[in-house]
Amino acid sequence: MPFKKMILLLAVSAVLGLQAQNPIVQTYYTADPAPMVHEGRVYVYTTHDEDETIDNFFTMHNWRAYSSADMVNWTDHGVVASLKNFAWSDKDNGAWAPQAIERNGKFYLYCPIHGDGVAVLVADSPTGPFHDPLGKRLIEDTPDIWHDIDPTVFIDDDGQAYLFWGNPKVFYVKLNEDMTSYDRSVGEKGIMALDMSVEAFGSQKDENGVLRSNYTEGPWVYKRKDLYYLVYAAAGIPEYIAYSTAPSIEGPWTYQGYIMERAPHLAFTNHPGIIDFKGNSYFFYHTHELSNGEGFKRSVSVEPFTYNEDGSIPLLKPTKAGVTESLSPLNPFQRVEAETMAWSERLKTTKSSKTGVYVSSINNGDYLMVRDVDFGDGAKRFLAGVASGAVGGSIELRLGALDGKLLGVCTVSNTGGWNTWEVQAAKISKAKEVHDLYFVFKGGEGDLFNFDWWTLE
Ligand code: FUB
Repeated sequence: MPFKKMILLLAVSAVLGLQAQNPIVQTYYTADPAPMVHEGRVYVYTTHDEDETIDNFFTMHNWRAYSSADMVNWTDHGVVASLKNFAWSDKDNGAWAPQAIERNGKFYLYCPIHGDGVAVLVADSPTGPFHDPLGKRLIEDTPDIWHDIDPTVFIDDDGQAYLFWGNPKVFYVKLNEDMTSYDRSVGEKGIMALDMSVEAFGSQKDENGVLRSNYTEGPWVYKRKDLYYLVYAAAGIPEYIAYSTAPSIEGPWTYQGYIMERAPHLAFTNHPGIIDFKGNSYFFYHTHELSNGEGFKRSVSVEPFTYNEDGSIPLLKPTKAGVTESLSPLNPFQRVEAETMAWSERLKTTKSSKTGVYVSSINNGDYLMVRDVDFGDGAKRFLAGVASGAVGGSIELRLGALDGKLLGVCTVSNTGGWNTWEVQAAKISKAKEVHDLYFVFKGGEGDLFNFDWWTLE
């Protein structure tokens, strides 16, 4: 999108009071989104660009997960797997784009370790704990291990599972039902390669002016109605997103064109993930907006979209607004994890074995916002699970805006330690119906307290 047009869109959003939802995570840099729908929630597995980039290259040690039931409030599940899960690999960097899938009650996370190939982890829940069932990489006897990145996994209607991956070519295997081995009787010791023809992937000129496949990396494979889709980063660096379709998972693939072009706030890489959820279609990608243009510090964004009548995917704009409509209001009369949020500024999250993920690095003036909280007929009391090894501070509850109507103030006092949790409470004035709820943190210098959960009574 031309820069001027984007500025205009942002201005219109501001005037209309549209809440920015992109990027969907503000506490960490996240990239390479891999969404998965499970039991009424979308889980998004992401890579994690570290806050400190080493040697001006991707600095990525672990994989994170987030989930949402309404597509605007995202719950942080923290780091769900890391390079340390793979005892056989000595890599301390290279936790690149993964994808997860569920089969027979187990969750399989396909993880590329840049330079050490494609591996797999297994868990009993979508958020882990994940363990390495093989003790070695999954894809062996590979033609080019350095380019074994970006796995995408798909189970066809007949139960046959496939794993595709690769840069700048697409390879694939037929996974066995256990999802942790593959049929080695086909292809080259089990590995097959897609025809990287211009018909299948479009074309671009390389540095010598020679036409070559438009495909770059980041494949995302799925089926909708009778059509198979292969969506991918295209056109070299900087990356566009393009797609191809086929009548069967093994092709022949036909190039269909771009889904996302360039925009000033897109990074030099881009990476697609597409799902249908509660009757809507969503396109996940990443930008460098949060880091103000640092390509090794990216952030996951999402756009809702509608397929054209013929099944083609429209050209999508990378917006700041993202998903503007929540799919359902949030119920505050049950425990809400503090790390469930639509937007925050200057906060972090931490995971402890004692209490799971909680909001940390809370300083004076920081805030988090939860979209579409359903106050029903009203609430009288706010309760929070908090911990503080310092003097504490307070949580202001405000309606609709950072400086919106003050519902009440919860004083948070010292609990005896940063991981010593107490319930602290405050009376609040009655609010009814559905509002965005802002938690504004106030106090003195330095970290004030940690915030694990809240509820209304
Ligand atoms: O995040 C590291 C690499 O950058 C991914 O594997 C590619 O898809 C690109 O996004």
